[in-house]
Amino acid sequence: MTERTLVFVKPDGVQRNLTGEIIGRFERSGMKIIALKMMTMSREFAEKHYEAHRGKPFYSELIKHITSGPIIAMVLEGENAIKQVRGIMGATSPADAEPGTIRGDLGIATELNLVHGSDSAEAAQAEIAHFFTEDELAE
Ligand code: IDP
Ligand code: MG
Repeated sequence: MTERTLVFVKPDGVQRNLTGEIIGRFERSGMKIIALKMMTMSREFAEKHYEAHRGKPFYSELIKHITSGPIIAMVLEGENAIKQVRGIMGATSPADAEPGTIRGDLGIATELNLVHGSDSAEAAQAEIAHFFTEDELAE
């Protein structure tokens, strides 16, 4: 099934000049970039994105990091894009992420794990609408 998913390179990835490396891995998998932009999340925008994590011990650090500098947000489209992206990213904690995944090869810590990808079809739909307007998505 062709799907769309929301991906972003987190501030640690942009700051470490890993944007091209990260996007390249997704492109080489065959998925298409149908939207792309650099932006800095406001606190309000980040709190909405990470709503599900509100109240968790790492929440305030997460919001602080994610708003600390620019991110590169994109919409990827392809066969099973949601699961494919999650596989290419690797597990949340770089210590658990397999070699060959972005987080396994390049991640430093759970707080500095370089990349976000939607975790379900419902999340993907909501996150794409949160980050992009309909006319920012390529045909
Ligand atoms: P995911 O990014 O792999 O989907 P989530 O569980 O949705 O992981 O968590 C969102 C983000 O919150 C993670 O990418 C990571 O940056 C941060 N995070 C999650 N769990 C922890 C933790 O136990 N300690 C510190 N940060 C965490
Ligand atoms: Mg998640």
